[in-house]
Amino acid sequence: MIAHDDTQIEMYRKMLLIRVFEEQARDFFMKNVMRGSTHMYIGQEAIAVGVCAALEQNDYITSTHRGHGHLLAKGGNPDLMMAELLGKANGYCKGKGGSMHIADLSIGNLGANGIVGGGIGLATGAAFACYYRDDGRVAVSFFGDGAINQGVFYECANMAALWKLPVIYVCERNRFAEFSYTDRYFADSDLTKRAIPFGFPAVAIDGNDVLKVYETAAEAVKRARIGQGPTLIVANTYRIMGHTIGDPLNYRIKGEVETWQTEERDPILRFEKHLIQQEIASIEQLQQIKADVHQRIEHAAQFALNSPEPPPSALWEDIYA
Ligand SMILES: Cc1ncc(C[n+]2csc(CCOP(=O)(O)OP(=O)(O)O)c2C)c(N)n1
Repeated sequence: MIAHDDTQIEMYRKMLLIRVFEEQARDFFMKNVMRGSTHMYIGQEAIAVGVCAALEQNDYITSTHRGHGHLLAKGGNPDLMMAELLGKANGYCKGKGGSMHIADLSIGNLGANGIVGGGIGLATGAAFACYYRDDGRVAVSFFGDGAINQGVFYECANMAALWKLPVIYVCERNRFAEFSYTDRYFADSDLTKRAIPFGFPAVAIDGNDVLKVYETAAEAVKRARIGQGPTLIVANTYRIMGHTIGDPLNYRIKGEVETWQTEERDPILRFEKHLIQQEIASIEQLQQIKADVHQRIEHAAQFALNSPEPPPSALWEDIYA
């Protein structure tokens, strides 16, 4: 399915929104305004945006510890996200969850997840609910290439294939798990083979090409909605930043990052080039979008800074006793 021009411009805006949001979050972290730990999605924006553009608002997604991009792509509110990152009372989880625990059920986001592979089980369960209710919805699980080695993927893949559940497994192959190159620990580096025992389709794509991601996801969503079951999408990409902020990156091949920050490879720069070359948007239009996105994130930053801290009494709320 080819994305309409308006959809393409919206995809560009969303990718930029994720990038600028994360740059702001990183800045807050470096200035010690934000505490805890956080994982940057920079460089992977085309995957969240391309997949979510193929979904309806009430479809489900599950996210990961690297989850800001998924939530924003699904329509999350940057003000509430930024406030949550700063631990403020107005945040998505009243400041108690932080970066790795944001969920927004109103847009079908079942949550970021600190458990590697944890979202795979949740998305498969949500897909079972869709199948049981016969409500036409689908569920997408985003997870990393490290997570595909977790046993939960195979338990879920079996059930999803058995009952032809409307679930799409999106493995973001960003080449790293924490501080290791994942290529070093795959017995077979063709990850599409991981779906063979279960008999459902799997496809490996350029995850930095947002239109390719969109087309592939749209096809998988179509299959899922008409009862043809799961698809595995292996989206090849590259983790530009460290595992967390502050990662010394001393395990990386020197000069490698720079080769992914070019007009040919960076998902935003290359899409910008495409939009101009295909005359879908003018340079002026893209500049306006950039200005709007920066303004939107500035608003989110101010909202978060001006939001109150949770009162001490909040310690006793939202807990099981
Ligand atoms: C079950 C579990 N095991 C180990 C960890 C520690 N851990 C956090 S992130 C991570 C690497 C995950 O790699 P990947 O799935 O490729 O995602 P990426 O960080 O590359 O986005 C590990 C091992 C964890 N959080 N949960």
